[in-house]
Amino acid sequence: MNRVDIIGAATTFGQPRLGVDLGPDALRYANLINEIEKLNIEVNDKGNIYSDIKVNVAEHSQGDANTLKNYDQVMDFNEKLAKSVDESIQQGSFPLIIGGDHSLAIGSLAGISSHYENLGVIWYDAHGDLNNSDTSPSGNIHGMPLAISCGVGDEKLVNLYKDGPKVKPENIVLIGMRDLDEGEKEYISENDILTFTMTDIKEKGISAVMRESLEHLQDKTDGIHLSLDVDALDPMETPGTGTPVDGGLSLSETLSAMTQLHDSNKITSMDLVEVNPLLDDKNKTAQKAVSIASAFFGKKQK
Ligand code: B3U
Ligand code: MN
Ligand code: MN
Repeated sequence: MNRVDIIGAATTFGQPRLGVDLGPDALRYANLINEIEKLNIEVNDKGNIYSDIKVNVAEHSQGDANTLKNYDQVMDFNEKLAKSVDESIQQGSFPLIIGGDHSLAIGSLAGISSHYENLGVIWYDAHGDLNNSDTSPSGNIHGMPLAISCGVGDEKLVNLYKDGPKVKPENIVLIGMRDLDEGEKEYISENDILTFTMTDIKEKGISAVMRESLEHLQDKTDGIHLSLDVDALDPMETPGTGTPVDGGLSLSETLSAMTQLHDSNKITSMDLVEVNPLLDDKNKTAQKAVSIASAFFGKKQK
């Protein structure tokens, strides 16, 4: 790719921990734009998208587990994000969506999907994000975007921006899984979704996992979206995130995974999400996220 559009998805409405909406700026402070430009790629920073529907701090993420928390804000935000992502692709740019919590993937996938008949998705995360309001233990929409994109869940969210499902379960690969809820496990086995847990990654090695993932997707898809949640990495590497889970990927495994994806030339869009600078240690998580993006865009590892 020779032109990248950076889209700041400044949302915190998919989960309760305030500060993840500052993630896009934390990545800019960590030199994201310069690092990509150094790789001879033209970068166009489109700034941040926010929801116009404000919510005060005391009311943020109220409700019980079977309600969709901050529903109006999530809808409004993702409509705007989908439009921006759609426009970037129309203009021939590679969209890099920087979050923000993972509910933003509802909008990014909605904006991307009209450009592909058979979109593939690599979901690099500790979590499956395959819940709906019946299976969710929390009511937090950042645990639901992949299910919603497959057509499961709230009707308005499923039909956001463009009617119907945006992704087919057989075109998804899950990598880094170690915190799946019961309902998510059922959905994965019913739909036979290719899944690599941390145990699988330890057994096979990350390079075999990435090779198998690409082999699974490359012939049957006409584009592949990478959705990378920084909580896929171990909390020792990326402490600045809302729902850290022990036993995750190392930075060096992730950098080599990104180099493999870069070399494949198959990835057509990317989300980089869940960096929360208010939970971080001196912007370390944003710095790691920038090295991940640099490796993805072709920076050679020493
Ligand atoms: N599966 C849980 C926890 C969770 C999902 N995504 C994140 N955390 N980041 C849920 O609330 O759906
Ligand atoms: Mn996630
Ligand atoms: Mn996660």
